Amino acid sequence: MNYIAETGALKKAGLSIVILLFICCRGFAQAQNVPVNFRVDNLICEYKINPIAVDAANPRMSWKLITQDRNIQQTYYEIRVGTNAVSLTKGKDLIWTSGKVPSDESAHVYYGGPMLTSREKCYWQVRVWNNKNQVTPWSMVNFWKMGLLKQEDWSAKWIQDNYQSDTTGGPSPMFRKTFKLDRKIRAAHLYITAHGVFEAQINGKRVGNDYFAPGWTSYNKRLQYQVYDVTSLLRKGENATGVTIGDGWYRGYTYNRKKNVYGKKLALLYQLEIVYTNGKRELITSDKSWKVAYGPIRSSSFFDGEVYDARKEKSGWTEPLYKDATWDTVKTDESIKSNLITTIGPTVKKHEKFLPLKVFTTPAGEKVIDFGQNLVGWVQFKLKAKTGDTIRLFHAEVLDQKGNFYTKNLRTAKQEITYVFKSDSVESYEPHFTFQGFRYLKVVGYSGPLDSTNIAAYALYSDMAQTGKFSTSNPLVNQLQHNIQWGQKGNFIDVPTDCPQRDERMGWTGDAQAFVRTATFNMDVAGFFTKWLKDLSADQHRDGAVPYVIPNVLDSVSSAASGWSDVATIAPWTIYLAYGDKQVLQQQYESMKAWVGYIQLHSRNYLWDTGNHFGDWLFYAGTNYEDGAALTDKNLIAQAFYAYSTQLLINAARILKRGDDVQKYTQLLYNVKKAFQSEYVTPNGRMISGTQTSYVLALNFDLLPENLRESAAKRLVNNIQDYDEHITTGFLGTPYICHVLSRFGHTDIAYDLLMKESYPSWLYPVKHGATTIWERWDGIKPDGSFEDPGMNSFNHYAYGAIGDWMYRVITGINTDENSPGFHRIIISPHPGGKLTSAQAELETLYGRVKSAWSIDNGIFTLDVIVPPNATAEIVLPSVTDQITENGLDINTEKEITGIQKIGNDEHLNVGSGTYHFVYTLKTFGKHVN
Ligand code: RAM
Repeated sequence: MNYIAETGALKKAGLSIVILLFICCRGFAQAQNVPVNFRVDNLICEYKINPIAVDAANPRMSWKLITQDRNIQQTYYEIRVGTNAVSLTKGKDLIWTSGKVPSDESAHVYYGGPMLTSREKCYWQVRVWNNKNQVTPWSMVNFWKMGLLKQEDWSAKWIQDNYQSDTTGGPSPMFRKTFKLDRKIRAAHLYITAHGVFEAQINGKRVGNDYFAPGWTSYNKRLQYQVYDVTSLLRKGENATGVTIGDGWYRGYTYNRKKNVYGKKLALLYQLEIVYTNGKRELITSDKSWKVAYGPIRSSSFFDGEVYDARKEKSGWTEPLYKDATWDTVKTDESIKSNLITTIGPTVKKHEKFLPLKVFTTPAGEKVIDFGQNLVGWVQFKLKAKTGDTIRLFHAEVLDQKGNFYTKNLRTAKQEITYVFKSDSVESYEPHFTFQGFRYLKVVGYSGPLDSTNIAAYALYSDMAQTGKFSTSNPLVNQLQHNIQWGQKGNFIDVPTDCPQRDERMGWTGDAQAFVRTATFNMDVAGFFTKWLKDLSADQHRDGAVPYVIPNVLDSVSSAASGWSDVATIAPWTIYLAYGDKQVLQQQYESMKAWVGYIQLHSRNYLWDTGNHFGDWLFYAGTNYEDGAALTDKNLIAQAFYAYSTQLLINAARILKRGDDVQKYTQLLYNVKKAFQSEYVTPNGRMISGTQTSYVLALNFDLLPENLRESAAKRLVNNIQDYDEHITTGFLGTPYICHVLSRFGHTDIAYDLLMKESYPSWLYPVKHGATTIWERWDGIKPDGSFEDPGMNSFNHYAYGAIGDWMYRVITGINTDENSPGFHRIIISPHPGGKLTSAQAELETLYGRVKSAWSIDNGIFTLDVIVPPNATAEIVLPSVTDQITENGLDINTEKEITGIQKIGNDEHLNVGSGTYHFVYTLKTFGKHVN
């Protein structure tokens, strides 16, 4: 059927939508010989499906090839972009077409057409050819829409209430406006942001499902706006809209109870753009015509919670008929708009729901609910009391030794919800501008029953797709993986934070660099880090010093700590590896360079031995072993990271083809390493700090002469054995220790560390019932008492950095650094630790990668999936005899090439497809069954 011809006759918008949906869902079969099982899908633009506010001049498009066939490579692609979905499929009204481009790129392909303008909507589709001479049909039609690219696009004015005073911690203003739309609406988009965090409604309905919008950025330099398609919320005739604003990060409390970091006054910027069916446009903007009042949110704060008096609700306040005669006028404000930017990363959304696992009374007589998971979010309830009754909810991560509710580790953060009932009937409530880190809830002032019908907890976090899965035959390791993922969920609330519960909640750079590689395995964090790194550049000081926290809410001297500020080089490089995203390197290049420049400036003879550093933060410093023996010299660490950052800068310069810089920094690196060796290493390779971290950093960053590396690795092993196979590293050594051991042939020792159940180890908290990663190895000590409440978070992802080794070494899923983003994959599993099976999956930009192995009676089985348009090198470990793939001798399969035995391992190359390998394993070491 030629449905294009038919659509030409269809004039009605509704029908066009139906047709478009049909095209989108089905793909569009062209009149040519195309195999049904080869197609293109998952079209994204700037990492998003159909984004409606893109501000990149040349947006990047990515797609996935879908086929069951093996060894499929893209050989050509063709993209076309048009102004109309229907005519696009006829090849008409095109803005740009790429032509047939010989290329295997299916990720981050730049739009190359004429300059796009604000609000422009571009429909696009793609088709590809493969190495088997097949061509796909044209893909589904997707689109992107440009944001407001120029300051002049904003007609809206900033509005505020009329009170001048600083009212941090006070009630939330509610802004309201009614308006009449006299025609039928074709489309309506709301462009909105705030000084503070906002929730908007139109005609009684919530706009979008974002929380804490506009998110946290370095507001004075970069303030995100959100865009919502609100067509379905509006109607011909009378309409009303309203927006409530909370303190949020803008003026709410931050470290040391500092407030008003970005300004004192909450404000709203609101621009509703309507297009009628006749093409006429209408604008509803924030201006003097709005009204303002205070309502039920008496105070809201990330640290302290929310006070909500339901008696002060203004029922129907975002409906046109609501009477607002007593409401106040607003004043406009000339705050800048030049800092407005579109939202790049994922916004915060509501995710998992938890029902009470147990409702009980503690020995101290407190009424407590256990939700079974340390999570970040809030509690929602539907309860009945009497008018004026007050219920108070307190949140805690743990119970103390006696089983009582424990909040000392929250420091001054109250994490308290106070709700005043308005009636004698059932009332529903959830908070607005606050979040809590908790597993336990203490309920005060409510004597009725509490159970899964009337109370639940919700996790809120940045809406990152879960891309990775990892599990093994060991339930403790699986719980560790669970804890790592929940550490990530709880601490990725628009920015990567260190702790989501106490009075801190800041984007500590050291933690972020330690965890970023693991983060890329669990979830899609490309947009999340791209956005945060822009704030890093924005807040980086002129001399290149990178603040301890991003966005920077500390003073200007709280910057330039080794292993913290190095996030400036480590995070962009990691995002490049995980997603093959060169643009992030381009975007961050000057910042990377500036950071290395800062160190250069503060070094003498290539030695950086000045400044304040956190060192190997929270390393094992217990008394059971030798006191302080695990303390690593801070300047040694600084020098090691100096070298590493320089190395990553060289890598980036190479990718970006900056030959002069490659040369210049290679020379610098040579000198930095020499200085490291002469200052911190004896001629025989003994390091001045004989600690795990010291050897780990020296080996991981290639700081020792080649001839001293094996023996240094041996010293590391000896050190670990001296500690009875316990880990003693802090935030800086932990991410690399197992990698270093594996690299130097000591995977068995790495497994010893992983499997250790006594303190200090990764499984020690697991054995103590942890559901997240702890800030300290001994947040709860072996005797059941707590670490210093001044710094004892039970939801802190830094030590979760082991996740990267679990994916990359246990199941062995890695990207070839020369073909990043898993375009070329390395699958190199390492059985050990008495595991009988391990499996991981990772959704990459090319599709799903899988590596799953099991050992049964000495027979090793490995299942691999390589997505289309990717290739893989597979390394089969410890091979003794013939290997079969799907029952066939691998040597007889023409799709398997380059078979080569290196040591005990068999290396082979494959294209895309599903593979099932079986062979007898050579027994090696104590760790393999
Ligand atoms: C504390 C936290 C944080 C760390 C800093 C140095 O605030 O442990 O994670 O980065 O100290």
